[in-house]
Amino acid sequence: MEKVIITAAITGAATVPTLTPYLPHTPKEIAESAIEAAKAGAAIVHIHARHPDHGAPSAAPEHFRPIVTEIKAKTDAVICITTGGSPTMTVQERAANVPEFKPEMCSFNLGSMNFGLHPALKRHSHWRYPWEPQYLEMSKDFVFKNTFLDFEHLCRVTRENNVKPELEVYDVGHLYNLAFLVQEKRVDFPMHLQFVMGVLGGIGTMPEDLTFLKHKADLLFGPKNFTWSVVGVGIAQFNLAVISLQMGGHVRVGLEDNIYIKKGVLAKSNAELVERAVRLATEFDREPATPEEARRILGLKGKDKVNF
Ligand code: KMH
Ligand code: ZN
Repeated sequence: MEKVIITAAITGAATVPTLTPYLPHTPKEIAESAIEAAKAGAAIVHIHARHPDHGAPSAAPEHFRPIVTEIKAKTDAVICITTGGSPTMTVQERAANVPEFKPEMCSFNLGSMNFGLHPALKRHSHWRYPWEPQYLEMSKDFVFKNTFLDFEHLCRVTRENNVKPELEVYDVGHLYNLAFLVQEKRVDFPMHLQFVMGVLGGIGTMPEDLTFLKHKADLLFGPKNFTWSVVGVGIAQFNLAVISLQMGGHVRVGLEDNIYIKKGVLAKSNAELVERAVRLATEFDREPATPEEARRILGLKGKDKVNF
């Protein structure tokens, strides 16, 4: 089987700082954590920024610039910039970092959903920052909007800037949304799919959920027309990683989606999560791909073509 591309998703927007003291949130902490994750074996780092004063999600280019320039200077890792943004932003605002930085990859969310974070409210009664409980509470009634009009914008900016999308599939209907974009010739083969499993509002984390998504993707696109990876939300991250390793898929780990190294034990860093993924990959005879190998497998434009 092909080498496995390990992606590390460093900080995200769904994990709030009170949930773990190990969540990086200043640009310096995010960059350092990504560099450690790359040294531990991650070929791709998936990057969000946060406001340095209080850790709330930020899409501001001035918060992204020091992160991506530092990672680029210190590693060869492929940098994938989120277009997930924050709840109040338009897709134009969320995707503005794509033409700004022209990264090798960016995220591309494939459907609208009620992205529920509110169960985390039960885990704490005191919060480090006042925005955190409000943010979790409002998710009960929050639709993460990714409409067909939004897709058109993302298809345009990714094509115009030669940025390969990490196509995030949270449920089976999202594969049908993608099939429509393929039919309309808005997305190019080969594609890279990220099955994002276990978000409240999307598909679960059972083995058959993953085999079903992969089977549907094979039927809709043809197995030769896409590469794929899986990220589980919560501790299921590693169960799903093991299944993906056996099925020939790639793997994403990181504090963005999972704060535990094993049940009930907080991961102390992204590197620790990547190290566990490397150990599992080695056990299943899937050697981790280097960033250069990941670029070849995914057909990326190369580190010298980015704008930072
Ligand atoms: N953390 C995932 C559940 C994005 O960056 O565009 C969502 C995500 C979204 O990765
Ligand atoms: Zn993300």
